[in-house]
Amino acid sequence: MFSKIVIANRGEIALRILRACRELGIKTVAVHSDVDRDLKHVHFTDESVCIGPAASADSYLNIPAIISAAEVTDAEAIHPGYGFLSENADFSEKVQQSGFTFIGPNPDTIRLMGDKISAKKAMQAAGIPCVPGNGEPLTDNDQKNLSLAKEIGYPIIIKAAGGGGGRGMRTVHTDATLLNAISLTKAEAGTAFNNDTVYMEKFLENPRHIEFQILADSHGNAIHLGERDCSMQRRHQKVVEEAPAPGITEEQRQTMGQRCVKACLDIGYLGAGTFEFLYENGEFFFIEMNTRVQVEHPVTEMITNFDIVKEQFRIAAGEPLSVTQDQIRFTGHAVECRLNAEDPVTFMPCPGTIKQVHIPGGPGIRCETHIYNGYTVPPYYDSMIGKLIAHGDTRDSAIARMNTALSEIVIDGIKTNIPLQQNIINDTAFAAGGQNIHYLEKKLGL
Ligand code: MV4
Repeated sequence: MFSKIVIANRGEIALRILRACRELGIKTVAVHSDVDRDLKHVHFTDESVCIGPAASADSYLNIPAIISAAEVTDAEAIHPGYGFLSENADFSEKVQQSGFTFIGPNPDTIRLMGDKISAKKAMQAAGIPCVPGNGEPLTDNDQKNLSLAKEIGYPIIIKAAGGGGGRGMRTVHTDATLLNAISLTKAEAGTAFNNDTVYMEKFLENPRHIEFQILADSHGNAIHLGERDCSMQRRHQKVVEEAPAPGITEEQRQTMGQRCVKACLDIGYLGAGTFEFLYENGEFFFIEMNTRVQVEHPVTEMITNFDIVKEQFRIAAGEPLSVTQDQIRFTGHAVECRLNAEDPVTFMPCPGTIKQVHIPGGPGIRCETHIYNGYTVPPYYDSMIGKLIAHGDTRDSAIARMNTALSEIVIDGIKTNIPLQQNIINDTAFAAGGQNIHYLEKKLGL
């Protein structure tokens, strides 16, 4: 196992990574920006290095500064967390070339999955069901594009190969608007991603977003930890996640989980990963693969009693997976509410100083947050300040526990989305389970 690693992130995930290191006996180096000296994990860490000013581009995205921090502290590996450089193939490559271990997949795998066309091609070849469409870059042949749309059948969606997470997409309902939509998406993609390659697939109108968690080691072993339902979202930001996904049978879970495991082995995947699917009319359709640990990983940890972050370290250190598939048992249900420093009505970020915090507790309650009394939420980064997770024997009991926890939690001094979360957790359609990706936006009247 490593003796010292760099945590190349901030906030709750940096604290989560630090806690995993403590359990594994790994010393930590926190790298932080100018305004992040008082982050909770910076107080707890063995060593810390300031890597630049507040702006992410100059600190958390500053590759040479982060690698220098690893060099001066004599660390062996770098954990990127989520966001920032976590899915940057050039970063993982430079980390490796500088003689450090990147806690994540190889640069080639990150690159493969970063291009949504090559990702889809690889997954199709590995037997993963994909959204209908030829999976090829669109050419400037108008007649071919029109006939491809006819073949797939409207509505279709044009997506940028360099996009993902909801960026660079356009839906088309008729021949009349197709060619213009292709040109516009291509132009936007060229500007946004420096890659104007676009492709076409069937547009699924009312899907759910269901994703499978996998782990793969360097010894040819891979396992799945079941699925999460992340359909409760607004403008591509997840708001509530849960595991397992309501209505998914044990047979579907095993079939899809095993397909994901096989795909990992086929492409030589290393580390933790997530297969994102759209789920409609009882069928799964692959859209993207995420090569990082995800914000919502705790709901999977709660129902499997398994530590995903600790396993990332074991895998990166060359150890075999600590469990086999038959040792993974799914128990009960878990729900996660993201806690954001934002106006609960307008959704505007609301940074500021927290006067008083009370973290809820009780059976099945877990709170992942870095905030404390007197902590100032800076305006420079994502507004998520924590996550509240509730586990119970049944979905209803997990929701009841979440409701109790949301009524206990106190975050005074800044506006938060706690009222919005209470509204969702008490919603009758949410209680029924299985709502699609449009439900929350419709409920909010967007
Ligand atoms: C789609 C789709 C419908 N049909 N692809 C948005 C994020 C990106 N990961 C893929 N996205 C979508 N792709 C086809 N063929 C609808 C979405 C989509 C979506 C997906 C997951 C979660 C929330 C979403 C919100 C709007 C659109």
